[in-house]
Amino acid sequence: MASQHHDKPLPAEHLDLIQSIAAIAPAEEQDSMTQRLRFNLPFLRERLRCLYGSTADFGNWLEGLLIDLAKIHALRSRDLRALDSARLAEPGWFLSQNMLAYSAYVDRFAGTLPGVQQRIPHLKSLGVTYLHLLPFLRAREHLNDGGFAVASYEETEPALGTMEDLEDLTATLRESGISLCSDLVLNHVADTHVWAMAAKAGSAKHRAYFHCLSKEAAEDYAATLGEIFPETAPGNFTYVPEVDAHVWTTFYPYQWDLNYGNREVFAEMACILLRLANRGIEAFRLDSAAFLWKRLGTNSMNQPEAHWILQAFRAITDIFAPGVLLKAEAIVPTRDLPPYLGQDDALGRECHLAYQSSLMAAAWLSLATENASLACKIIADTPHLPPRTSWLTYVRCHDDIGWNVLKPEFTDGDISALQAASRFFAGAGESYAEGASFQALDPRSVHGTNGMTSALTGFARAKGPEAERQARQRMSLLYGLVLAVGGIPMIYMGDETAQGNDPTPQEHWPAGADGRQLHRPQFDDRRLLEAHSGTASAGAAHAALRRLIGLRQLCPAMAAAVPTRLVPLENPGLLAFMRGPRLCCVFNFTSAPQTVDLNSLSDDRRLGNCHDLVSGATCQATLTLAPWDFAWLQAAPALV
Ligand code: OTU
Repeated sequence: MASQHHDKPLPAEHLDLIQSIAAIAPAEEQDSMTQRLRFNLPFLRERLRCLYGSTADFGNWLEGLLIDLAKIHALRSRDLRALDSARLAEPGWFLSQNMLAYSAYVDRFAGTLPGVQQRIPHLKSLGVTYLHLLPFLRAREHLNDGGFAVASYEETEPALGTMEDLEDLTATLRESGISLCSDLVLNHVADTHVWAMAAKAGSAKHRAYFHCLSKEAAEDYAATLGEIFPETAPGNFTYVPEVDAHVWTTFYPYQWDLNYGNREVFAEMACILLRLANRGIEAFRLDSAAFLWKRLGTNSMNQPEAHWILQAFRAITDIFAPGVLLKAEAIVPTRDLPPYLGQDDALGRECHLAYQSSLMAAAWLSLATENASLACKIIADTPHLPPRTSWLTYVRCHDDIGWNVLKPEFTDGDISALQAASRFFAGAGESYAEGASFQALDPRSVHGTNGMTSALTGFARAKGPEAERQARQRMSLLYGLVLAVGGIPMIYMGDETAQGNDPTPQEHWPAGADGRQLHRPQFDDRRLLEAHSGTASAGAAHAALRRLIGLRQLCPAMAAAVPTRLVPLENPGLLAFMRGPRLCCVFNFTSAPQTVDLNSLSDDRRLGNCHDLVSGATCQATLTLAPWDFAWLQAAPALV
């Protein structure tokens, strides 16, 4: 949260409102609540007025919302309110080089929410401090997009446990130094959610929670929209007889986009967020954040109003749950990413975190093409992080590698490199990869790639120890990048033992599962046992990753707030960047050894004599990186 001082006097009616809202808080917190309201309420009011202020009763509506939110805050446990206070005192708590994320499905990782408690030793052994559990709220029955079609925000998925189990889990995780991150699927609800059911039953109030359009209006919008699932769910609208309208469904037909032009939708979701925060959730992954505001004639992504909505949610959490982080899940081109971390008059007032999705895709492209130029460009084009914000850096997640985020980088429209990468990772020709293209049955189109890191880097197809060593090196290269580039690096479940694709035959996949099931396997405990015994590939991969994590923890220059600056190199197969003045990270994305003139890495030649944290070697004048190898070069201490 930005510093809590406020710089100008407030009108009397605002002070009265602040006083009445603060009076709802527990007595011991009323002073702090007053401070938080004084700092955040003017901004919150301004953003909500921009969105909803056209009605005469806006002021009464806002007061009613604040009272509802304050009542939810008043139910927040003493433990969580103590956490809020601690984080108000240390707003940069999530920027340290010790922060490490892990992402997993509850059922595949641990069976149930209580089962996750048994996995805490494993998470601690990796150094995990932030656990993203994929959707665990009650989802639409049968088809539900892996839980992203939420049927109830007030209940957990019964097979995973109860809300009490969730509270127990967050408390145990917190005691273990691990913050639970949960998806907040705020762009859409399942068509079996009570709001959709009420709309289908004739409720005009709830019909207005959605975008229910005429065929003509839907066609007008559709003219400029993209498609998320062109093969499995083409289009963005679904005709629903019960409402006799074309409902906006960006994703699957059973996922109805919410209409944030309706202030009641905002108010409902704000209360849902805070109630879930009261269960001990410490970070919210704001799913599909880019899609929140629709505008005719545009792709209805990244609209200014979408950012105002996120900024309003941030102001609300800064007031009523200041210990909570907001993470934007906006899988969008590089140029559209920085605003999600707050810019200009919203600096420090939007999300704390955002997925660095274009760097993730560019790293995979670099591996396929043995050319790191685009990854270099993305690092060069990514502005320094605003204060107290961070990237979520990752190799893989539960979704596909979305190549679309890179298309705008090819200003000449020639996306043949992306097509080649998509084919490469689908295993074409001599490729070492064993993935699959996603939503792109037409080989000329390119959309996404599915597959576990291990399968995409060559473990599955490796014939013999040398091929497997190379696969492990490629995996290490990618994790060496996301661990060093700056942000909170994330391990996707199974990568810690180089676990492969889901071996389940497609005919036995969960109902409605799409191609992303390929990288959504059950956690392989046998490989974990192997890893702990140090034998075979699981052990080597596990040891390599844990070693890099340990090295990063010892390196303050790896903290998110330390600037990342590209070091341009002639060699297109190499990627290099500085982390602060004395650490230079260099990556070889090619299958051949590459030599680097160390004096070319810094203007003052201070890296001419350095120490590679990864290999332990001392390097002078030149560095030769083996195929797919990398180095984290620490300049020798300046001679005084
Ligand atoms: C997000 O997805 C989730 O991560 C996906 O698992 C869900 O299917 C989807 O929303 C709907 O809830 O761009 O910002 O390409 O990478 O849809 C939304 C498929 C997203 C996902 C993409 C992503």
